Amino acid sequence: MDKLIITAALTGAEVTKEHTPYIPYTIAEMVREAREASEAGASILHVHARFDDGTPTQDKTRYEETIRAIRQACPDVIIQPSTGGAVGMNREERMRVTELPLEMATLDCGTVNFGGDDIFINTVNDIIYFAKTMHQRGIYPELECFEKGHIDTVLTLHKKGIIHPPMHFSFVLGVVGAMKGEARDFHFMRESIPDGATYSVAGIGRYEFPLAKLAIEHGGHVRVGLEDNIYREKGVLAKGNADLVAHVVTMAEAFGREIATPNDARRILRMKEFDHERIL
Ligand code: KMH
Ligand code: ZN
Repeated sequence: MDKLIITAALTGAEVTKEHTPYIPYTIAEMVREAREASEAGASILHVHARFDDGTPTQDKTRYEETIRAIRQACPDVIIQPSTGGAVGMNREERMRVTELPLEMATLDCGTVNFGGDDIFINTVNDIIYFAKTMHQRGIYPELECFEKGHIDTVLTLHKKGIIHPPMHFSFVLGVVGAMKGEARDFHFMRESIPDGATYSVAGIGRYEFPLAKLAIEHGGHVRVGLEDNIYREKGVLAKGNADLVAHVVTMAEAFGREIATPNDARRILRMKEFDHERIL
């Protein structure tokens, strides 16, 4: 089995300091979370930019400042900004970050309920626009799929020459109003991707650690982080992203699976070698 790639989803767009005081907003807080998560074993950092008051933003300048600061603290880590942003942002706004020289970014592969009245909209034309632009800009897409239909969309767009291998999927399961993260959901998703593709699983809320365990045992990879889940265990807040990453490392060690470094992750995902001169 390949070494385990752990992604830390540091902040997202939805969690606030009212939910947990540990959620990072400022650049200094983001750097602290990034450093601690990568020292704990994360090789990929999924990053949303936020202003100091916590407002999510796809502002290019704010992303550049955030990424540069993280890069200084974590020279080799894979930084994966979000092109999802926050519910309600339009496609041009969401894609502004890809004007920066990025190594990797998310590509959301379908529309999904997002709790309450929220709908996270990713029409087929949005996905085509995102995929083509990221391909032209040499940005490796992480294919975020919230349900099986999103995988089908990826495969259709692959047949049309719009999404290209290597294909790395991220199954985001357990969003309120969308597909759950039970074991059978996990197996349905992993069995639906093509041979040779890789996957990571991000369980929302209480699904985070049970899905991490399944992924560790079945050769998948794992995403954890305060974007997805704020609890270390029932009723106990995680004291930061590193707390969640460390828990996954313990689970992997118990199973006998080694943890990937950023360069291991690049090799496993068949990414290009990291070009410090070109990439932020
Ligand atoms: N904040 C969600 C609406 C991504 O990063 O690409 C979208 C999201 C997905 O977090
Ligand atoms: Zn995100």
